[in-house]
Amino acid sequence: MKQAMKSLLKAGIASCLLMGAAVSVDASAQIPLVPQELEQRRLEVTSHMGDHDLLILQERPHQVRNDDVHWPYRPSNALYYLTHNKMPDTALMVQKSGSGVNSTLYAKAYNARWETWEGKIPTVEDNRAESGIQNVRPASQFDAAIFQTINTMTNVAGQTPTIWLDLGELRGDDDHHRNQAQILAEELKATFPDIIIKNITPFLDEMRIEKSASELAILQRATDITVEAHKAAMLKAKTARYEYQVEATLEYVYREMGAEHWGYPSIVASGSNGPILHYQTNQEALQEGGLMLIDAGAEVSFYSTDLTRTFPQDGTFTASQKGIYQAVLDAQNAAIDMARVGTPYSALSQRSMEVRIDALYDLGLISEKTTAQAQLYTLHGLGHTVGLDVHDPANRNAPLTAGQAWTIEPGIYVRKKHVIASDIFKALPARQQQSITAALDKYDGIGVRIEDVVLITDGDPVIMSANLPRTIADIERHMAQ
Ligand SMILES: [Mn+2]
Repeated sequence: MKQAMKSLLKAGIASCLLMGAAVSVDASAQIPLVPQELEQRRLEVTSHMGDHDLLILQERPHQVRNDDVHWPYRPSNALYYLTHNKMPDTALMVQKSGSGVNSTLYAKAYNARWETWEGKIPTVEDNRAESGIQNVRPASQFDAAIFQTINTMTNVAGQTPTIWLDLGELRGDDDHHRNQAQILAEELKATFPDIIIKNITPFLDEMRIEKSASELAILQRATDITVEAHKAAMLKAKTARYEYQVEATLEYVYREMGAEHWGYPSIVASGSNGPILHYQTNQEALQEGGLMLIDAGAEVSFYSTDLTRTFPQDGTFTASQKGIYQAVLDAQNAAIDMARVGTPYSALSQRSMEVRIDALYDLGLISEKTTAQAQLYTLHGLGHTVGLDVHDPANRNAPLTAGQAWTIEPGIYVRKKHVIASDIFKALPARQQQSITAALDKYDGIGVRIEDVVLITDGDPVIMSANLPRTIADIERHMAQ
């Protein structure tokens, strides 16, 4: 990481700590934007390109929901990351130019009909100020400009034009998953069969792993809002009759506090719905005295956080619920403590699994301390980074570096029917099956996941969501209000 960015990052972490300590969030407070940051990113991405290569990023079409109703528009990550563009019909061309970059932004031009029906279109000056790109042209010129630019590149003697696109991961022939860049790649190849197409995605992903100070400030805002939303939802659960009422409270707080959207559909699962990992219908009646599992995160400026709490609907844990909950909490704390520069995330995963294996054995849910048996209950990985994607680019096996924001979200989910139907269980001796069955009867239907966002710093790990009650005592105290 560049030295200048490092000091910015340190300043950012300090301000994040202060913001994290605040009880309320001032939604009107401006996120500190670093003006040079976008130009810096464009410079960094071109460092992977040859001197005459061209990078093209093109916004996806606005998706139709049904008939003439569209989904709320959300820009693609790559274009937003390099320009802060928020509008459809936008494209970016970047070429290396000496020690700098030559960028052209093709943006939606003034259109009276569009402004009448859809809203304000940023002016050329707006686009310049926001992106830092001086060369702003109407989006309608983009198609012609591509062909002109590639033609010019082709005419340079002895040079094969190389075009970089955000191709993402190729997913075969499934049209539904083909992104805009893959379609563009085919069109360019059809017109210019000799050009070389390269994928910029791995380099953009690499850049997004460490967050800058301004990105961390946005993530902290999203996290602070989500903390307040979870706290309100926990209290609502005491009197609500249906899962969707708790969901409504949660998402009311997002909007009330200024988050634009959720980062992913809220999971509000009552009782035995808790062990359903991506439960999203949120339509069922609350199960009185059962556990509630809420996995939900707000999106602010297109950055999403991701928090999960599991708590008793009536505010008091039963003995069985406490047993599973404490096991998950211990596994989470062990992992958080290791979230330090130089340690790979995979080591955190391994440690949290060891803690859960010991606990599952003590609870009688497994008969041998093996990962294979424990995985009947742990079901998913320890976590992921957050950012423009709620599952942001990450490298689990590389040593952690300062500025990475990871979720740490171990779980234990007891589903008697699934365990008994598993080959692992069926292969056990009868006596072991009997003792596990007794424990399954005690804990069946209990699913606990605890998820916080943890910032890697040069010092101790910082729990960005530290204000959300997490221990059994803290949750019971909060819900006693
Ligand atoms: Mn998560």
